[in-house]
Amino acid sequence: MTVFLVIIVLALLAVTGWQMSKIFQLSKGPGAESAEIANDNDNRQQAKLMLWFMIFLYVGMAYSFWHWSKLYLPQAASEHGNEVDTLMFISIGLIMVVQVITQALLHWFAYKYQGKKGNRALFFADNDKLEFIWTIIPVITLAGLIIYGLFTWSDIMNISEDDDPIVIEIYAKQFSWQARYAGEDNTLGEANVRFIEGVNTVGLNVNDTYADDDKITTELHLPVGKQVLFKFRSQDVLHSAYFPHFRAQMNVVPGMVTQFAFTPDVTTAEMRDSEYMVDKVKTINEIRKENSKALMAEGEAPLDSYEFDYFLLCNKICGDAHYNMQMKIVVESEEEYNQWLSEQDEFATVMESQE
Ligand SMILES: [Cu+2]
Repeated sequence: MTVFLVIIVLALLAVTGWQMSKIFQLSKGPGAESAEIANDNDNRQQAKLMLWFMIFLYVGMAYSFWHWSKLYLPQAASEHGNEVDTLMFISIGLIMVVQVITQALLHWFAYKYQGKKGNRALFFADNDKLEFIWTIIPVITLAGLIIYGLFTWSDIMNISEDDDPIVIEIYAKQFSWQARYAGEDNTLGEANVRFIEGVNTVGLNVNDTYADDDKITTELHLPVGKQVLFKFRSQDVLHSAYFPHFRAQMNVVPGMVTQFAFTPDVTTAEMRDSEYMVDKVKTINEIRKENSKALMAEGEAPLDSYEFDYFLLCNKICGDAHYNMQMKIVVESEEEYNQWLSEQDEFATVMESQE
């Protein structure tokens, strides 16, 4: 707080000094060469700065691409994820091309047509043809992008019942995730926060027979190549289910069910073997090894070595332990998935064990 106050006082002092220097300037009276009016020298300097600024922008852009591109997400692990990535790539590509050209024109013209004593600007009222061109090109481009985006969106969001998706509920609360599998009947039992009691942590209606074979887990297992319909429910506040590797995100809203479907098409094992992930995991483990040395020197336990897993994150700042909202996702073959699911307890069994 003290530091903050000191900064404010210093800033106010600087402003006072600047204002006083302006008053002194003005009190000198109107001279032949007033500092307020730009002369040819000033204009030349500003024009050069324009060119330098253009170079700064391009170098900064190239550096950012080079330096940060290692933080890109790996290949998409869902069918629609590739469509989303293509849409993103085309949008960024277009913006980049337009941006590079217009920045160059803007800065070059500012340099070329710098102010010179005696030069007068040309009076130019309008040009219908020019205005038509610079209106119609962005209109066509934007319309194309939006229509392409809409088609991609409807492909992703329109879930056909004919595809017989696996139904899984994702349940959010401060500060954890749970998954509920619909069981043999592939129908989720009725649920409401009012039913929450004891081991019935996600509030299933014990009188609804559909709920009996539901399975509640703290890990999300998905079979590769099968469409999964997620139904999201929140117990308390607004959360957001974010599946970065599958390019999917959906708000989780208390009092309503939101939904989203995707088909995972890369298993956890395949992703671990990908060149990108092998490199990334190696880098992370090198950093961990370095940090472990420091920890061990202080007599603390070393860090575990890292292994890649898909995860579900919360993407809404939903409270003080928001960062804890992470659930492991395992994409595996259908046999492995069925095996894992058969080992999970049914809701009816869990309820019996309570009594
Ligand atoms: Cu949250």
